[in-house]
Amino acid sequence: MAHNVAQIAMEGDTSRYMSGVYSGESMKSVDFRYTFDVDQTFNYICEPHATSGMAGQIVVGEGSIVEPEEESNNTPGFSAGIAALAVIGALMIAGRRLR
Ligand SMILES: [Cu+2]
Repeated sequence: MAHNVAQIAMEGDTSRYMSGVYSGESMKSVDFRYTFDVDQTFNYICEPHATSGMAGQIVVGEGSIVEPEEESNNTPGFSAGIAALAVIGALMIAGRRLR
């Protein structure tokens, strides 16, 4: 049977984390090596057999979940919501002064 190693974003996932560690297409014989240089908990699957439970976890050092890179700390929805509240607050204050 052909197998491979594909990193998954979180335990239980059955499809690979696209920018994660990947041994390539499943093959009957392959020499794949990967060196972990920071403590982490590495979850992986064998793609053709992920739904059959062919998955594993490697805990390096103290472990810890390395989240896929965050898109941005400046979430537009959040700051827009704060701005909207500020405007509403200003209008309420202005409205009281006019009365
Ligand atoms: Cu497999």
